[in-house]
Amino acid sequence: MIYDEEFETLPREALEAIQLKRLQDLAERVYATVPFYKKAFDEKGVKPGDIKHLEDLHKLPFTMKQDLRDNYPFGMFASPMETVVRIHASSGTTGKPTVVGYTRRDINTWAELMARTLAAAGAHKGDIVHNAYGYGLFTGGLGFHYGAERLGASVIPVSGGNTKRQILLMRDFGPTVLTATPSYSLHLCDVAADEGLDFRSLNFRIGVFGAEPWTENMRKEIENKLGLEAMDIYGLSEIIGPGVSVECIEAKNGLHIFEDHFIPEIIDPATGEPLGYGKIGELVFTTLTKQAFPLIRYRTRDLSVLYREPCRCGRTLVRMGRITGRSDDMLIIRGVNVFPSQIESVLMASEGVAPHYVLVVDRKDRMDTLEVQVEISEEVFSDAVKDLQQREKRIEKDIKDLLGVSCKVRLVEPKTIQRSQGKAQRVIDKRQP
Ligand code: DLL
Repeated sequence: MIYDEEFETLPREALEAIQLKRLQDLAERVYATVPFYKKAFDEKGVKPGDIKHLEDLHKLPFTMKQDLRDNYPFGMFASPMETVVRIHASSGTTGKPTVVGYTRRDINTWAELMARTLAAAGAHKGDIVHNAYGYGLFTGGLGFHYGAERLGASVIPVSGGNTKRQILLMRDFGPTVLTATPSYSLHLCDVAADEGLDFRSLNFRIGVFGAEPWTENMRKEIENKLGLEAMDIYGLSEIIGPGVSVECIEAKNGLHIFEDHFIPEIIDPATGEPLGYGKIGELVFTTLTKQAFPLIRYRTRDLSVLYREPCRCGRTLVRMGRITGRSDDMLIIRGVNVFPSQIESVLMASEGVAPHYVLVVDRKDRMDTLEVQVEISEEVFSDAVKDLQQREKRIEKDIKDLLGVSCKVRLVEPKTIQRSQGKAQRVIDKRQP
């Protein structure tokens, strides 16, 4: 179902006219209210009035995560603190969290976008949403919560954790929509099995999974094991939280970006040059309607691709491909660029292993080492040691063939890799910087 017929199906010209008007207003506003932007515009020799066409966006400066850190906590806010009704934050791997703020209108926009998101994923009024995204500073829990209520569904605000209790609630309340990180959804399924419950016998129809990278193979695994249709949702705290883009259930092929609120770009991460449709690069977003925390050309570090072919669902919005990695979590192992998602794709294509793994990177005798620890599935757990060693060798070869980097694969017992209730931690880098 299309939640907002008018804005999700606009002809391109009409959409671009709205974008231009909103961009012009935004440029005026941030220049006048955020000292960081005044300085950044001045340094580039650009004035808000120079935005005459949409392409003039390229004249504006980028915003980097470091800029948010430098203005911690509220220095990038464009609205007075008295009008900010909500604060969220995301914890990075280093240093202080990234802090974001919302006015009342921003919260309303977010609820609308999340209602659109859930509807695109196939949810509707009357659904019961088991919301296992974390509530708190993380945007996942509350973002889905407001969107589900706006759509007219019933929300179970269960958050992450206390997994056995979640199974009980699922059994008794009969939820029809599961919202969780993909890794936690598999954990829920495992715990259900331990309790003697086949997840497929539950009432779920669809799942809306995101907040961490996952693959097509993982989608198949989730759909099979959980007995539901799995959709990918993307977002980040800085831009609004979840609600930036989502797959439609009709095509499940690329995530529609809500372009009346966010302008996406793909750039070359090394040079900053904009790349055309169909080229893989770093995603950059400009928020068009946010009041408290607007961002101009924010570099997400997420790698993706944009395409504008029409979609069979009827939405005219541009789609982005599944996130294929991050330009900053790229590992460099003996000089080779390695994205954890590439290794994941090999693992997911290998038989007999479960989608739970960690990559341990270390340095021995000045040489980088990569160990891939992956759980074997219950079915092959009892195989002879010799068979397991063969499996390890086969995966090592597949990784070498794909990435050109040799590694040690270590199969570990089922359920020994630590489960996360939110985002999974997949990389342990022990090398000294
Ligand atoms: O993860 C917002 C969110 C909540 C999205 C719930 C979807 C569902 P942050 O904690 O700020 O916000 O983390 C944002 O997570 O830059 C990506 O690297 C990653 N990410 C989010 N969704 C996906 C996805 C939320 N579908 C960061 N696929 C982003 C791959 C994702 N990576």
